[in-house]
Amino acid sequence: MYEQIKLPYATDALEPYIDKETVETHHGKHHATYTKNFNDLAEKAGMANLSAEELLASLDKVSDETLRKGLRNQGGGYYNHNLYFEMFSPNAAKEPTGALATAIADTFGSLDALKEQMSTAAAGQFGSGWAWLSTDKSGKLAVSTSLNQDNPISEGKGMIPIIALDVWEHAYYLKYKNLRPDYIKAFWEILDWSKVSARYEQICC
Ligand code: MN3
Repeated sequence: MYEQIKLPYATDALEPYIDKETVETHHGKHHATYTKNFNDLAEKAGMANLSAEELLASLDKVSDETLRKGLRNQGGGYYNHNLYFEMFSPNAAKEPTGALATAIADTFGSLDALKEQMSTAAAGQFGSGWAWLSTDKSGKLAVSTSLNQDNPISEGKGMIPIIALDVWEHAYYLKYKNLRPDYIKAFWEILDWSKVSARYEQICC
């Protein structure tokens, strides 16, 4: 059974950056639906014994095209939103620490440079999708974008995401309307770098 994360904060705790109604709809409706559908499809495919990461990395083993596509979309929707909602905090640490701080400085020059690169990528993602900061097992960082509910795991890049920036309109339209860049700016205010740093070290070091 794939469990949707329980929000580690109240639904209004991210205001004014992300409003209560958006959190309620996004987590309570969209994410809940992805989770239910993913559980049903994983069961149908006989793959529910795998972790979500293992399953998303094994999509090429699913011969039925409709089932494969369903698992990619619903499984991605399940996994991506768990990471998205988990990394926010109303009292977010504003800077990475430890190994992640060092890796960001080495790779991007500075935290601001990373944020700028990822913001530009997220703003430029045409239509629905995500922007990512990912790492491989050796700690090598990369920024990328993906369509729909794809992610660096289902794309087979050998990378594991540590920051998930949702740029589907359902993530921001109630409050920000067409102003995606304003939502992206707000995203950085509530992204908790202590959680991101811990996740990075868990994966790579
Ligand atoms: Mn979403």
